[in-house]
Amino acid sequence: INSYNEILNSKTKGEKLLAILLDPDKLAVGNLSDLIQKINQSPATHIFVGGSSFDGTHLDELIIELKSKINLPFLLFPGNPSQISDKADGILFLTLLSGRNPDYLIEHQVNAVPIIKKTNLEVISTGYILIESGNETAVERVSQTKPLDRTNHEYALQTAQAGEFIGNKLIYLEAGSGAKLSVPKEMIILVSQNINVPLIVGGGIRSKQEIENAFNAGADIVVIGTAFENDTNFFNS
Ligand code: 1GP
Repeated sequence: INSYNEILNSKTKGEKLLAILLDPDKLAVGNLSDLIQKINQSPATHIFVGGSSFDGTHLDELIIELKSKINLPFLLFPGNPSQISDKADGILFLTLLSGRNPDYLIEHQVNAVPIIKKTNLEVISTGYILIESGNETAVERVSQTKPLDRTNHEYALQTAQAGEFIGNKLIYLEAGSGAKLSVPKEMIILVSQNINVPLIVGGGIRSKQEIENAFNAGADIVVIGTAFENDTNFFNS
């Protein structure tokens, strides 16, 4: 199966997708049964795996265990090339379009190629756009880049469109994990209406209502990390 084609098909049909982001730093192999059960009871359609600072230790074992019991596509969402595992189905091949740090525009990507070439991972080119969120997030700290002004929706759109012209197959509007403020609704509306590729929105989304709001504004995929991590009953309450 081709994960990207499935995402495109869902977009065409207007079916919304929900990704649970798992940070391997916070998970221990052998202690995953509650998490697995809660994921299987949730409306999630995808699992994203990654984190800003994780060094890749136990990544293979973790994905093997999760995948054996969760029947969803697993996409890597790597902070750096050490977070690549051939046990996943695909990889969001990220370019940090909002930043001007060459390491996150091309250096890590070049270094990732020999690792990816040894796998069967589906590579999905993703334009990653960090939006100011009221607090300094890990993406900002680790990448040493500034997020985009959250009030300048036109510039966020221009950045997303540049990503599409470069050839990105997905655009990801990111407030950052644990963000105080999620991506503004008006920005999601403007960007989603003026790009042709699917739009991912994540960062700082803490309630089911906020997920719904992001979908209604035009997000094709919403990512939920911290809120589910802190409370695996998130979807039940
Ligand atoms: C972070 O967009 C994801 O990369 C999810 O953010 O942890 O705030 O849900 P949260």
